[in-house]
Amino acid sequence: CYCNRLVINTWGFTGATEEAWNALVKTSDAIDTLEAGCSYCESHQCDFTVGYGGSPDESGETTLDALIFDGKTMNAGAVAALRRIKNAASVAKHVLQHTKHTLLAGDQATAFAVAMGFTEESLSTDASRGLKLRISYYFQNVEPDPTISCGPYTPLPQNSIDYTQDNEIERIKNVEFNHDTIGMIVIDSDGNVTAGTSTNGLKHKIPGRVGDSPAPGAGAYADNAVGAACATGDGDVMMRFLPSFLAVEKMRDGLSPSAAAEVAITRIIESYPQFSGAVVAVTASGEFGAACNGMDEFPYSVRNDELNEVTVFTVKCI
Ligand code: SD4
Repeated sequence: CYCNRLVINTWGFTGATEEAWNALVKTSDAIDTLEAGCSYCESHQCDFTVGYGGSPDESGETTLDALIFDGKTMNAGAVAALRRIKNAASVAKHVLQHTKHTLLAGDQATAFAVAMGFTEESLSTDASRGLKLRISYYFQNVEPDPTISCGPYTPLPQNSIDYTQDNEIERIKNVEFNHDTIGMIVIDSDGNVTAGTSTNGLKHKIPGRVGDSPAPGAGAYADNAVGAACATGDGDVMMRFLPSFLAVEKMRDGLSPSAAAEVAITRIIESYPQFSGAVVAVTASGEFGAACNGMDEFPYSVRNDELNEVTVFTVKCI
């Protein structure tokens, strides 16, 4: 029976959904499908917040975080602060399938990837170098403001900027600081549920900073017996609450995906009312929902056996 096959991911990253669905139809394998979907965003630099050439840290370097969580075996593979390797999701799959470990970090994750045959190359581009300059300019001109760490989720402009514009500081604050992780969940035709993430994390982070995305239970979590969840948003806050784990546990208790995701988001905003982020949740039978805070609404992309094409749903935030 193919009736429950599903690909769902955060944001309007519909190219990734399409790519993953094609892989699912071809391979019938949830892990390979998730890898294909997240890799699409890495190579297409979705919103410049996934993959190379985005979110430079304070030193100007782009590093990558990714996770694949297999709900069939409860095994996970992840990389954090991966340097100079473009294929974070694929390296995470290699951690999952070729090691006993769950998470490799930094230069040693790079060494592992090289040993596995991945190519080492710079992740910097003209765009990320330009962004680094604009962000440095911003910090030279404003007092530090902790509220700029997330949102409002609009694509980065590609053109260089006019520093003489009066509103430039405000624009950099509102536009240049966005970050939109891809979190994806796949159910294959055997009912295997896999969840994962890929991101280049937060802009202007202290080198070595790792967010929620590669942390099992925070960025994503899956259990064939229940379903899965994945998250996007301010990872420094989110990873203190394991929202993906919480959403899955709430579905285990019988809550719908929407209600479970809302519990996970609400738990965070009880302590951090300004928190900006979202959780997508799915039952093992393919029912899905989402919840969010800190923006008006949150889009997510879906393809399953009922929908004839990739469809973007939106949920109003709390
Ligand atoms: C992080 N959670 O590194 C990621 C970024 C993100 O929407 O998802 N932004 O904190």
